[in-house]
Amino acid sequence: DQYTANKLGSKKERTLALIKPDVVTKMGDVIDLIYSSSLIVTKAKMTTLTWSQAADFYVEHQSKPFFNNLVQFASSGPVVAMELMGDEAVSTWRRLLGPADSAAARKEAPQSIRAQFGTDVVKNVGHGSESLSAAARELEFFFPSTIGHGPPNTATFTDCTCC
Ligand code: IDP
Repeated sequence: DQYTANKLGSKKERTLALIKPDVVTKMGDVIDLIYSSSLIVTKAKMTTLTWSQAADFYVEHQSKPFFNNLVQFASSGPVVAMELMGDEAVSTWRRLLGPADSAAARKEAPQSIRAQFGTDVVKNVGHGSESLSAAARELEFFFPSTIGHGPPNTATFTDCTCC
C-alpha cells in the first residue's frame, strides 16, 4: 500500500530489533516510536530465551566483563524480536535507540528510546544489530528460514532488494 511504499526508500535494509525484558509490558510505546520513524515492522515474535540461547545470541560479547549480567538479564523474561525494514534500517534503528547507557542517552539524545524508557546500561530497552552481517545472523537466530515444528516463517511482508 502507499503507507508502506512511502516508507521503503532505495537503501532499504532489514535489521533485528529486540525489545528487552525491562520494557516488554510497555512494548506498545516502543512500537509507536518505530511507526513514527521511517521503519516498518515486517516480522515479530515474543519469546523467552534460555540462558544458553541468550549466550549464543550475544556471543560477540563473551569476553566482556558484563557478559554474564547481560545474558542473565536477556534471559530473565519475555523479549519481543522484530524484523524492521526501511532506509538504512541498521543505523536508523540504532540511532532511534540511542547510546547503550540510558543515563548517557538522557544527556546526549533525550528524544531517543533509551532516554525515554531505559533505566541504566543493562536495563536499556532494546538491542539493534550493529551491521548488515550481524543483522543477517540475528534475524536467522530469531526467524530461522528452515521449517521446524509449528507455523513456518512465511511472513514475507515486503521483498527487500538489497539483502
Ligand atoms: P548496543 O546495545 O548499543 O549495541 P553494546 O556496547 O554493543 O551496545 O553492548 C551490548 C549490550 O551489552 C548493551 O545493550 C548493554 O545491555 C550491555 N552492556 C554494554 N556495556 C555494558 C556495561 O558496561 N555494563 C553492563 N552491561 C553493558
